[in-house]
Amino acid sequence: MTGTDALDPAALAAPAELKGVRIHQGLLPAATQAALVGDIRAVIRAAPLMRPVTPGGREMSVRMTAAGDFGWITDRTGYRYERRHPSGVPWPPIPARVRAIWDAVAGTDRAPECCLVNWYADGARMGLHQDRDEGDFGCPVVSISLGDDALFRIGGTEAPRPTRSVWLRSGDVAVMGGAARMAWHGVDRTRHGSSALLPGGGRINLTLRVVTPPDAGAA
Ligand SMILES: O=C(O)CCC(=O)C(=O)O
Ligand SMILES: [Mn+2]
Repeated sequence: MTGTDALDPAALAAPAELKGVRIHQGLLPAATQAALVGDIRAVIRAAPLMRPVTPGGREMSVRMTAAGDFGWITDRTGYRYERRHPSGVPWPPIPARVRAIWDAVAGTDRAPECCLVNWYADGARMGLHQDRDEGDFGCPVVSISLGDDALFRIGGTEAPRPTRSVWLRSGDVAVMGGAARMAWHGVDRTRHGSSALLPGGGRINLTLRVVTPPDAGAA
């Protein structure tokens, strides 16, 4: 079950749209979500979750790891992509089921080079930011929601505000591409226990990204 047969055809064909962000609501059926959770558990076993620290020294409330050729890192040194987990192990490969979602919605021939894994325990959030550490803004960021509902806030591309908000639910897939690639966005809060997907509650967010510049794509 790694192809588009594991995706809801109506959600694939008719995404909602908010400030240019396409949201395929309910794209992932329950069986696909459960299988993805198994895939991500394996990623976390290989590359354990970390508690990231911003360059300013503030501990983020989400915990993070990654799969793919690159993982996104933040510490006192700055924001960047790295080829290895801080423990020294290479990031595990992007699971085939995750890659199939990219292939269905991303609208580019380039392959994702990073699958950032965010874990939201009760009370975790993510402040408004732009995803700007990647080398090819012609490629979208594809965001997969699993587990608890999350209040996703979307701002402008030039300025963070004004914003609009939408609840992302387990199985929703958002595509930040085209004019919305540089939209400010963040997660204000989650509704702990709103989904039965993860025992004990919590939310997993996966974001797929192309990291290297266009010319390096074929290398
Ligand atoms: O958790 C989300 O829905 C968004 C995550 C995000 O914006 C990021 O990892 O850059
Ligand atoms: Mn982001």
